Amino acid sequence: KKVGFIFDLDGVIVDTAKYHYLAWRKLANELGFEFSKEQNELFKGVSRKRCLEILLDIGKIKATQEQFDTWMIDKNVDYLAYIEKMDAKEILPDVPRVLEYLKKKNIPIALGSASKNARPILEKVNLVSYFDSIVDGNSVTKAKPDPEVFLIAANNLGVNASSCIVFEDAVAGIQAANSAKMTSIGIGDSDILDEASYNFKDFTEISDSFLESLLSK
Ligand code: B16
Ligand code: MG
Repeated sequence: KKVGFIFDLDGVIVDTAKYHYLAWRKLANELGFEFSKEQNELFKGVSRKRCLEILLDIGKIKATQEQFDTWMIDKNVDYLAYIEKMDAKEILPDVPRVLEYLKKKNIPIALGSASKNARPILEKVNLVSYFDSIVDGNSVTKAKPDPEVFLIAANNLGVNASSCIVFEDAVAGIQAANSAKMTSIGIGDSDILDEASYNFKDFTEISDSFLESLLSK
């Protein structure tokens, strides 16, 4: 059977969560409240719009539609300034080895990200050429944990959903993969990502022989 691999972006390929955090914290501070690293955990894998709704709840701020739209733009402008400075050094350990392994075996690879900035980030870190399909926040109508982003990716790769393997760092992403009947691999804290089919701290723990074992899924 033909298998396909789907990678989340933020927290799996690069650690952009730190930049999202700085940009959200700046907005929170401008609106007169604090935003902690712990609170930022809630933002992982969540759409920009939903993040701002949560942020305003934290600050107990009621926004008009116009303010809401302005703050969405302000946050993204700040975030883009961080992205601008990214390069290949920001790729997380052993991600290139895994991509290279799959590429050599001609396994189709997709990106399945909630981010509307996914493509420019992949360009910055020079990984675009590995991806047969890039499905991002611009292509989906329903956010993770809805499986839409991964189902579109499977379809683009021409692979059955049940033969797809998904790497994810967010609970909502693991749930999305599971509800698409895909094999979910949690990257990060196994206590938080306990619904995943497999768990690893990072890609350095994923051996070639483990990848090989997935190819018969
Ligand atoms: P943007 P992923 C997600 O990316 C991030 O985890 C999440 O924190 C962010 O709010 C979301 O993208 C939207 O990002 O504002 O760039 O459209 O983990 O699904 O790759
Ligand atoms: Mg992520």
